[in-house]
Amino acid sequence: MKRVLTVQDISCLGKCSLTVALPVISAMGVETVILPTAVLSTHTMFPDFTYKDLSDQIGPITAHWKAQGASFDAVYTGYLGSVTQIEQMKELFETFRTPDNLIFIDPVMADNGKLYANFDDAYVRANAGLCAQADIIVPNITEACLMTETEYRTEYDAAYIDTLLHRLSLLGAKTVVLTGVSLSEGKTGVAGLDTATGERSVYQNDRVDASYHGTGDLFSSVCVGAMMRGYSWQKAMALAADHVAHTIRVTLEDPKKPWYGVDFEETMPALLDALAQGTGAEA
Ligand code: PXL
Repeated sequence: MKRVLTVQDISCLGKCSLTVALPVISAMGVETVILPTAVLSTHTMFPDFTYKDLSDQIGPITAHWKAQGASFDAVYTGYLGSVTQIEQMKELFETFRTPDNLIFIDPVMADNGKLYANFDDAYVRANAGLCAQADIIVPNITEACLMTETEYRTEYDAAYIDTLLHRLSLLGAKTVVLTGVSLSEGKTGVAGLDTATGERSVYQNDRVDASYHGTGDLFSSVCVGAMMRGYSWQKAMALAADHVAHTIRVTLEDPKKPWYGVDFEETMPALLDALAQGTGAEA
């Protein structure tokens, strides 16, 4: 069985970061080791959330793992609370990088043209620097614009997406994948670039008109899980894009749906079916 280390916060209530990554990647048949960067009462879209920073635990925990000879087939980082923690990830990558494991970075910090609470320009620059260390990065358009100092647009064409992919590639990651890319009316999806071969890949599915917190974390978790189960990055991103769209649709049908996250628990069986078929297509 493959083993992934995922490093992100625990938002106790909110269905995002580790409370999505741990169940989803585990259910996909991949051992999931967690390193919590902070414990929050809720994610940061709730008012008055509590925040306990765990930066001082990262060094001792990783040192202990190193002493135990632990190794990981992938290291997946998501929401990190501070520039200090981004710097700590550079050390963590040095410790656990191997010639053939996967460093997967989701530079979680913004959406819909806006930074999340408590982040600033220094945080954006630090995240852009961290992306240089990755095998694959999966920013949304807002995060990509911030890291590449590109104007954020809600209306754009394929040339704009190409420019963003090119500018992201200059950050230094091997593969760059942009999420939330809509290339025609009623469609949305992802666009990626393998910086070594120049190969581009675009995947579009039907847009669901709703935006939910934690869907980026669901996308990344499914991508990581699928790549660990042998999918190429192109097939993994297609599976993840379909799965997120399907999960949003199912959530919208739930009369008791929470406003703060999607019902990924409900769609886990469909994900496992799609994974088993290896098609990436969900009804
Ligand atoms: O889903 C991304 C995310 C993760 N963790 C925390 C967040 C957010 C988005 O706002 O606040 C704490």
